[in-house]
Amino acid sequence: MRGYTGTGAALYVSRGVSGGASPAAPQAAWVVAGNGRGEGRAAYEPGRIRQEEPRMATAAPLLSPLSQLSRAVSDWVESVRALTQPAGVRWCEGTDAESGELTSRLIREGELTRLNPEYFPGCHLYRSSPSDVARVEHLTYICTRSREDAGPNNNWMDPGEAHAKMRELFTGCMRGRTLYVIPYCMGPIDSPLSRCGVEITDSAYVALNMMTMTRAGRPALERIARDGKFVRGLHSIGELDPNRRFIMHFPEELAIESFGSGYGGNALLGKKCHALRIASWQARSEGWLAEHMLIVGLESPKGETHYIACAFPSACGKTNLAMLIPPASLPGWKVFTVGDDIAWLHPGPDGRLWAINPEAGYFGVVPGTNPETNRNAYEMIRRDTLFTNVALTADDQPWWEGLPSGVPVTDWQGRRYDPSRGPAAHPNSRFTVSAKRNPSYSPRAEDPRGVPISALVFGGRRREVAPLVYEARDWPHGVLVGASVASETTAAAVGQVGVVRRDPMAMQPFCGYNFADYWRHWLEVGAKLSRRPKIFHVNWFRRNAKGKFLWPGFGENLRVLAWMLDRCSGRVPAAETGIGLLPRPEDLNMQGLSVEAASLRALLAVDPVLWRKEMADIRAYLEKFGSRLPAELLAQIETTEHGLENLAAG
Ligand code: OXD
Ligand code: MN
Repeated sequence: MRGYTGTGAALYVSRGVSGGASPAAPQAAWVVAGNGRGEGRAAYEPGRIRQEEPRMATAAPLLSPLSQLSRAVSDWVESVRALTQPAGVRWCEGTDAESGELTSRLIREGELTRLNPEYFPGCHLYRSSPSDVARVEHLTYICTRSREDAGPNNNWMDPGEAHAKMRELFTGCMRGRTLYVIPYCMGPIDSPLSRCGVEITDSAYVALNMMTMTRAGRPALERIARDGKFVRGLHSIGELDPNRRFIMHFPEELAIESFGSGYGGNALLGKKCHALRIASWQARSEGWLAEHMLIVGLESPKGETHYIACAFPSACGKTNLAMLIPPASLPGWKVFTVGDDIAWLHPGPDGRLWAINPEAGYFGVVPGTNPETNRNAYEMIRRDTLFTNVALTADDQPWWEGLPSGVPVTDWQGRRYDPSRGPAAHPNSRFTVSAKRNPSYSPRAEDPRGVPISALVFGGRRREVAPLVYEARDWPHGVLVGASVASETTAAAVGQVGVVRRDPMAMQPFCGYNFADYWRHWLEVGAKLSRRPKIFHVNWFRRNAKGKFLWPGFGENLRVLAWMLDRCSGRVPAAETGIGLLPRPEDLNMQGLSVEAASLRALLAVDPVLWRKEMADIRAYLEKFGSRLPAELLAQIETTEHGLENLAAG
């Protein structure tokens, strides 16, 4: 965890919350500890956040070796050491000094390049193997005893077979390498909603990323020692051979085994593997939801703050929406980022849904980031950032497609840039940066209680069919809307780009169990809430017949979010259509924005012919889940089909 800078000379202190919840305390405790409303700034009580703080030691260091903090962790590390036979074992404290040391070592070994310190202080470039540039969904498996539990949405392998295969790959694979042990906490270190894990890896680059992306190091291991439970994640880059690459998940054992890739979600095991695939399984048994959602706080000019969580497929603008900058023509709005990729949503004792961001950093897509599209991100990544697979200018500044200035001379593979060979930066090139560098970082992001959610938003990248925005009739309809998300594929995963596929709740690559059971769980969670968030669907990517985007997107999306908040507060009516409730054009604040009336009409149109076809397609997709599919979803399809008939008749 970055934030305390000591090495062996620091005395580690954990400051408790007076009368507050211990990490393992039952959920009700955090409400007693808080003010029970938890809303807006008034409810934000920084003093209540138990933070791990440095204090300079005046006496001899009192730290016990990490290897002695948890017997369960040390026993596991020892068994992995015996299997993989590394040259050495290093337990990560998670300090800034340690990150600096790892960085210097990677520079010495030629793995990292220091970027121009005048313009990009503290920034480095890493180039991955050209055959290892994205998540590999086709090599990602859920290994449950029953195949049905993994469902048709996952690749499945029998756990015994998978363990045997991985054991063979891991045997002796770390010879001559260092084995890094990274204890981490997903979520604020003192939140009862957080969960912990330990990643073992033989990649210093992965260790460095994990230290930014999670609360890693000693405080996490102390919590593991108290909780007695953690997700075991074993990772080796192997030989980076795409033919010897597997990402295996064992949700019944809370274990992950990943071999042969050093890239992003394949290798930073806290992210997709733990915080989505394993956590979604854990969430079902514990009564909460682990979702591929950003979390953002919106403060209106009247000072009313709402938090919303939005699920969009990979590389569809979650980071941009999470850091949205209000346009000048909408004065008085403020936007606060809680998270940009993953949300853990827990029903609270007050009947609302409460969210934390389990991550501590951003692993964002670089191309397209510029002062116009996302000024916050653009500023954020100008220091202390690890870039992966971007291009370089002659004076060692990072460069990517979409930047308004600079000339690339070296491409992402380190070759002299030649436009005939494709883009200079890889389309899935990434930045890794601490969330604390984000100018719009919400103070509530560290709140152990999380933030209360007013609206859930689903969306996809679709040229046609889906209107700019619509609201679900109720929670069960919202579950159908989420289950029906479809989107054009992007470069975030290996495979064809631009093909429309169903991506329910943006979780197709990340749900750790059978989607049919997952939708049932969504229905059950909704039934438990007395103050349910409203559910919406958006599509920023509608195009006209000439292929031009109809909606400007980016900061202007706030107009759509503002309408949602009006709906949440019951301030505006909406137009009933077969598919749900749409804004009346006059209810969208278009002040200072020139979108032609015909474009706005097209953005808010529901074509009954296209939608009847869409519903038939959704029905065919859902029916693939057979008898496990909740009947409620089919009933919702029927209601929608009826509504569309009425719309066509009217
Ligand atoms: C990501 C992804 O990296 O969704 O966040 O692929
Ligand atoms: Mn993602």
